[in-house]
Amino acid sequence: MLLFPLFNRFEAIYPSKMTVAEYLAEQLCKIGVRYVFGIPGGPSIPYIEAFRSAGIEFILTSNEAAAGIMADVSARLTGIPGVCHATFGPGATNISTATGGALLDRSPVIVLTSEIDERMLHRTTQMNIDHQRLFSPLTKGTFRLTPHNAAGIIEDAIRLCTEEYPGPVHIGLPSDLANSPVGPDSAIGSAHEKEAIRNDTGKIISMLGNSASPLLAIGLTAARSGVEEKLASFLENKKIPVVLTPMAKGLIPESHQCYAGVLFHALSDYFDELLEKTDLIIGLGYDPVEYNYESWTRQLPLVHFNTVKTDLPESESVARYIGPPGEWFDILNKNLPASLLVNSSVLDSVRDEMASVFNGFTSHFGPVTALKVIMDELPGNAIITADVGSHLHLIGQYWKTSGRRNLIMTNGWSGMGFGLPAALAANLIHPDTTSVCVTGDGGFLMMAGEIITARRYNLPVITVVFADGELNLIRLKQSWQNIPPHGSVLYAGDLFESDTFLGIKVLTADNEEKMRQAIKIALSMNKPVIINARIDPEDYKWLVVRR
Ligand SMILES: Cc1ncc(C[n+]2csc(CCOP(=O)(O)OP(=O)(O)O)c2C)c(N)n1
Ligand SMILES: [Mg+2]
Repeated sequence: MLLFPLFNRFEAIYPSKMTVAEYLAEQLCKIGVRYVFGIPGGPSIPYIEAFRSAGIEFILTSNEAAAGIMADVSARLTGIPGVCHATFGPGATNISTATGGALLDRSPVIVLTSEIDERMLHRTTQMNIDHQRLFSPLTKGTFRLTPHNAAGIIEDAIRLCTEEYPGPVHIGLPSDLANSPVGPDSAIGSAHEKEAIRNDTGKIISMLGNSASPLLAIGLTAARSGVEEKLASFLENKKIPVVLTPMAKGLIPESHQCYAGVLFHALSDYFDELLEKTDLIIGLGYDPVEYNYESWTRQLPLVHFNTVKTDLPESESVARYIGPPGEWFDILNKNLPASLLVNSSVLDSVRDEMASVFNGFTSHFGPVTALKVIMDELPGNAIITADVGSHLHLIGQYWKTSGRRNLIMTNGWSGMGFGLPAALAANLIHPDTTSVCVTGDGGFLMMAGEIITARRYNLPVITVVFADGELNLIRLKQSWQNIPPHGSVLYAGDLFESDTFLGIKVLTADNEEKMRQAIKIALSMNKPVIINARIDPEDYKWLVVRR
């Protein structure tokens, strides 16, 4: 008696008795997924075919880590979960790097890996490691699909990866699963209990009311939540100095009267002057994954607003409010006195001093000059992706976004090799917009194989390699400890020693004029191109903040 209604329900949901591969493709298609990034193994083939039939393109990369980064960045740019795929063992461990990135940079990514079938799962067999254990600390949830849980798991995975904080989920696909008919579900949409949160609203109201010179520190959660308009009108009424975390760059224009600069990045020790005159830090959508409060707030009283509970300093003078962004602004608007910009002269002097230090480096061909030329020549709507290293510390502070969210980076994860695949994804998602990757040579070498991905799909990305011959950030840290550069020198002489790399044009620049020419040529080519910027890294010694 029981079987009959179940059978009817199954027939109603799955009238054509789809295979698991077809069902997965259909569900991804329904939420707007257009690409799956990865490298196939044998068991991937039916999935790739099902994706193709559903209109989802499989983008082949040279390394699965690049595929994961491309999924992450496509999710950031579209708001739709990014999807990537890898095979057993080595494919899974390669893609795990980017999975960690999606976790700590808060990006909704669905990671699909092939898994060993049930029969051999606990046996000794080629490429077999436990993917569920591998992905457990790297994801918000990890699942193993069967014909009977497919519908529930896929629904759960999509919900879980997009809800606050967004992040990655992993779905293991047993190697014998793809062509099985998707069966009646045993568990659809498991419920997740939300932890009850007690907000310190009363304490916050009194802290805000008593503050004469607060400082607003805006972070990744705010940046992701699209608070630009609310923030602009809030700052119109309550003029408070603003510092941003690196990944919140672009939330307000650098020319805004309240803008001080970017925490953690180049010259950010100039904010000390401002902190001396501050009596309260207001963390707005501040995610400590980018930069712990303790590292810079000098134990000033702290009011923290975020969407989910975060790790905070244990102190009597810390109060937190967990809720949606609209509520943060309601509390701030109601309880902060309307003010003229207290500390405006300090703010002006901090900004002027920082600008004059940067300008001091424009007389030789170092990273500041190279970046200035890129800024001069690129169209205003260009998307810039950065890698990780000293060059990122410079870009994060010096780059002018003019209030556009067009600088893409990793700071929560900070994995080298991010920049190039990120630019490829940006170009795929916004083909009519110029995408430029600015990377160190160390980070470029980690992902150099992705140049062929640009060539394969004709993605006209401009890859600017800041070729200083070294892992500069590490060499700097060695010099701070009076240790010679062991293990941080990459090569002697020229990185490319050729005007092509994997069939892609390499334009070399070793002075400002050649750099300008190279950018102009690159912009006119409409093809992938590399600019080998042979910079003198001296600037970093004075710009990167010693911590
Ligand atoms: C995958 C990974 N390995 C190591 C590091 C540690 N690390 C941070 S910056 C850096 C040096 C980066 O060198 P390069 O890409 O040449 O950039 P530069 O500092 O020279 O601008 C290293 C090794 C890291 N962040 N990520
Ligand atoms: Mg370098």
